[in-house]
Amino acid sequence: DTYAQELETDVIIVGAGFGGVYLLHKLRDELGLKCKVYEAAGGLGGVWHWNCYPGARVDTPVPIYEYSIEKVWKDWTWTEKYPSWQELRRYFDHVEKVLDVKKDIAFNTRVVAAEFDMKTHRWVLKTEDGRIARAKYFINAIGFAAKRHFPDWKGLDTFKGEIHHSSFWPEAGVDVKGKRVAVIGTGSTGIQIAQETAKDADSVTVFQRTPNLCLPMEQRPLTKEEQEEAKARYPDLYRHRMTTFAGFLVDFVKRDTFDDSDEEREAFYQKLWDEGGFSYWLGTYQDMLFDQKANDQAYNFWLKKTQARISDPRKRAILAPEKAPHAWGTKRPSLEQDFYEQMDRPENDVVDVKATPIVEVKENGIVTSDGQLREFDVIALATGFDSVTGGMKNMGLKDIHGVELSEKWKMGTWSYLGMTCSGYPNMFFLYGPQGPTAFSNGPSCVEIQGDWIIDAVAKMRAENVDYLEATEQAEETWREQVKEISDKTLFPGTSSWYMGANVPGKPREQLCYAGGFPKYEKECRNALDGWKGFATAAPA
Ligand code: NA7
Repeated sequence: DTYAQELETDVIIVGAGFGGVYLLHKLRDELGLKCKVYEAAGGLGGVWHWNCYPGARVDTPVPIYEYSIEKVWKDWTWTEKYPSWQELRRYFDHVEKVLDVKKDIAFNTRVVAAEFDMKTHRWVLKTEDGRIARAKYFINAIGFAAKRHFPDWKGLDTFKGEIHHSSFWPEAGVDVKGKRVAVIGTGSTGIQIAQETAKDADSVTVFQRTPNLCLPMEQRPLTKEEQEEAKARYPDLYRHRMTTFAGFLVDFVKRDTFDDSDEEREAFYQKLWDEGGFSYWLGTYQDMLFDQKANDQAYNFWLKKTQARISDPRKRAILAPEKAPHAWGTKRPSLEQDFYEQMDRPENDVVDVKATPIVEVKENGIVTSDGQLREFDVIALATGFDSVTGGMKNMGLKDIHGVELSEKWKMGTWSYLGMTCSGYPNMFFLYGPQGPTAFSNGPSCVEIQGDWIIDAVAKMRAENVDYLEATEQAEETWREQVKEISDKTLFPGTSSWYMGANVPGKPREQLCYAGGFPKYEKECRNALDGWKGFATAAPA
């Protein structure tokens, strides 16, 4: 019984998003293990179960943001190049039909504690409502956005209108017709909410701390015929996506910015721009994220293109400032459709909260440090997440010495390969810290890591290894490597959630592995061969 008060199984997986469902399917249907999934939400999809704010859609085009599993893609058709949250939910309904996963998932079930029992070599997990599960393997697939970030403004709870965090938007939607809407935050989420609500609301005011250096999405409808025709190439595409830096189809060209003449460079930028999506970010010159001068060129082209879309000089200076706010591409650019045109309309506004931070929320609006009160009916908090580490630090995990993970990771993050931790035998995690996570296409990342975890479990079983624990030394080396790779890039100079800089008090460090998929996969595969960096033991 999925909701049994006590249960004993081979594998406990936490999270039923892309990662958890992949592992459940593979471990259960290919390795024949008994699996149980605990999921805090009421349905499949992980972030796509929670994401129902206006305009929520994925920033990765068909057919890259989906499983490479043939029996799943074979009979599935999308309607748009960049699918909406509604369509991603339908995709997960389809996944359920094909993979039959729900029967092994307990929904509305939040894990609040987990500890490894050294006597039996079993994980013991507790749920919020007091259920207990024991398993040999524990897989954490909670994603990088499992913990919301709320600012601590005075009066946040006194607001009399509607106020919602983007990841906890009412399913039924919010009627913004005739209403004044505030959007706080300009990550991918804030941009999408602003752009979408501006179509219906009386006015939209965006509170921007850092401009999002958005790229045009170039959204378009897709036909069934063109997808059916393309499917012959899908296996090749899915193999190819694993060989690119970030698990997309685009990849950096093997040419530096100044290898090209000014005219050639302009033409190349224009070509990438016209492709839309992340081409201008991840398909550009290989030195863009390493060399500031090269990076300035990328910014200048972006600036020219973007400024041309904003006629109001005050708004233009805030949304697309002459001086780059940070190295171009060191924060994830949002893919917009008509964000700048919407912001340019006289009824909409943008407030620079770097110049005048929000100091208080009152029952009728928001007060900035210049004393100005702006009145609103709806506030959308698009302030992001305690990204990458927040979720795992918040689920009551304890190591074999009784130390909480939140304590171990207090001053920084330690893991081995971004999938295992010393003190946490037989525990694996994916799409979390020190893996390619933030620098990747999610489904590619969970497949590359998921396949490694599946192979590790299969190898443990084949070799009668009952206990697998990363060594502290391996963790130290991995942490150094993550840092070393990042330090060669322009990422550390930017205050972003990649660097843990978005949450006050969080240690500043590179949270993800920025070495690209091919190098990452090689490191992981190498470790599997002879269990390098691990301590192993036979059954207790
Ligand atoms: P993000 O990308 O973390 O964006 C959060 C935004 O909220 C960002 O613009 C922040 O400004 C802003 N923010 C956070 N705290 C404040 C305060 N106190 N005052 C003003 N503004 C604030 O989260 P998203 O949900 O948009 O996207 C998360 C990822 O999901 C995204 O990258 C995709 O990969 C999918 P900042 O930029 O830090 O100055």
